Amino acid sequence: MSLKIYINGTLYDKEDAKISVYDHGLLYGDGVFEGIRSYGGKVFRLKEHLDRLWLSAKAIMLEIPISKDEMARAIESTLAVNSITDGYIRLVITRGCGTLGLDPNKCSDPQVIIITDRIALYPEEFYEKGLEIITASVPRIHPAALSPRIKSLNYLNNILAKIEGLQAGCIEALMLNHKGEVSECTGDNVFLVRNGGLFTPPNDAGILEGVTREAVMELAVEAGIEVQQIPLTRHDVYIADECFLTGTAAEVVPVVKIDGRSIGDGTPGPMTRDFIARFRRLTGR
Ligand code: PXG
Repeated sequence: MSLKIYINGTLYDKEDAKISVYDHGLLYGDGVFEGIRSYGGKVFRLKEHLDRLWLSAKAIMLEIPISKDEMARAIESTLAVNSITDGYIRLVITRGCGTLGLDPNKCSDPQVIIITDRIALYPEEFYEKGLEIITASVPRIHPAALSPRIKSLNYLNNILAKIEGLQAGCIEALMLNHKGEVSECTGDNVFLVRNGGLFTPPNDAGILEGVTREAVMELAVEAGIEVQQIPLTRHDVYIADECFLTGTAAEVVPVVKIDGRSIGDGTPGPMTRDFIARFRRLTGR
């Protein structure tokens, strides 16, 4: 049976779920999105994801045509019709159909799309052995140009960094901000461990305020570990004892090498392994 996709209140077979070529989501990347996980039939941190989606939309002056409650119900029913308990939820809100010109006011009908699908999990090896990454040469977009706090359909900045990573044989790449500080990876936030302390770049370093990042910071508080949100440099990564990434898709994944330098002893460290275990308990995995 084909997957059902929700578009503006109607469920379509995947093959028939279509959006106009005049939609400004396609023509200009004008829209916002969310990536969410469902674990054991429960949507992980739904409120946080919906709040972030609504704030992203507000920042680009896009009014989502349904309420958060309606969205939550639509997500539940789309998961149910597809019999998905452990999977991935992609919400997309486009500006809608308009003219061949930038003017968003000429767009009439924002499209609300809900895709629920099985998730392609990272191989367990990534969690046991850790990732090797590189620093991308392309900087994270200047927050005054387009805030990285907006999860918009404009992901070219991240895609360019991802291409650099892939060309170097890495599935993730570290991005520095316009000041040369560590911001985040192309689809994951970054944490460092040094001398028993946990560090992550602050919101104003040009990052998406990750839901997984927030969950990990709460787990740290529970574990009595202090988290410092302070500006970090590439050097801080090179001399860190441990490094790990957080994101909806990756969850918590160790980084053991960057730009040819081993991090710590080149294996996932104790604090990283502890957070992987804590996060798995939190999600019931
Ligand atoms: N930074 C960026 C730039 C992201 O896009 C994160 C950090 C981590 O945020 P969360 O809230 O997920 O902890 C993201 C998240 C996808 C996909 O399909 C991308 C993300 C999440 C889920 C799926 O490309 N990015």
